[in-house]
Amino acid sequence: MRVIRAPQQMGQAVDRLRARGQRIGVVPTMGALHEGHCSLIRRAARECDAVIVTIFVNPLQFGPREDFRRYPRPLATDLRLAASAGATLAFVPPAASVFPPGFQTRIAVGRLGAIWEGKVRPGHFTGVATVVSILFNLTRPHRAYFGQKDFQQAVIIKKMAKDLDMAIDVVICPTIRENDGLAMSSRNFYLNKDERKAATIINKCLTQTTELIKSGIIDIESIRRFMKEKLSEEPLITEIQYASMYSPQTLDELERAGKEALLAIALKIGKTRLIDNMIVNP
Ligand code: PAJ
Repeated sequence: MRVIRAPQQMGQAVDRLRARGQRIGVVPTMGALHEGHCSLIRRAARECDAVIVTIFVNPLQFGPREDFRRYPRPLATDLRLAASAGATLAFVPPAASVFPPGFQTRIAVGRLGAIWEGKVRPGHFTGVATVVSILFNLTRPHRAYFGQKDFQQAVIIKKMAKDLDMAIDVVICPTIRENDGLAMSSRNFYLNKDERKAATIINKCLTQTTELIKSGIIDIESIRRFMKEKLSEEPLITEIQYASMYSPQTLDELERAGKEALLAIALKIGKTRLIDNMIVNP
């Protein structure tokens, strides 16, 4: 696996790949790679000739009180993991080359970015969409791989690629979980032992609500109440930001579970913010 830092060099590498007719897959990440990221890289390696993993902790998507500074950056381990999952190129650009002095353009993502996460993290998805479109322009992929774990992000990127005619196939891949069901996340590293144990309530809540829906209880009031009661069993939860049932297409709250429903949760355990979701086919 070749490691590229300068955007110009990335451009030249992509020129050569495209001249040879190679299909390029990109997996954008902020590093601190875990099995969730690696599953995206492996999928890309199966479906593409060349796989570019980008590692960049994007300052634009962090709020002023969020964890940009203390976000983990274990680069050497990341490169080893990316290579063994099948990446052929790692793109690790310095911040100043992505956002040089005077940079001022932003991608406005509209309503999809203002709800859910957007309510709690204003400007977050503008930051994500802006950096992802820069990364797309620098790597010029045929396909781009995102995790269902960040469902709203994946939907927004899919919509951006379509609306802006980016000619990139956006692929959404399943959430990878720890043995006890907790969705893998770089932020799980922040949890102490008790908090880590408490965090399993999220997956329990999602699976039990899925069963409830499958048993025929499909109205939003019952589902919201059930999720809230379930989560309130865990005393280490300091804040529930949202926990409800939504349309996987529009992300609006669903009055009744139909053919497909999406359960999504965002909460804080101690100071750590965790999100997860599950699709239900009643
Ligand atoms: P990051 O949090 O590093 O995640 C990179 C990709 O890995 C995202 O598409 C995310 O959904 C996926 N991912 C994370 N945990 C996963 C899991 N447990 N199972 C499956 N996939 C998982 O998301 C970002 O970075 C950034 O916002 C980025 C898109 C790179 C833009 O800066």
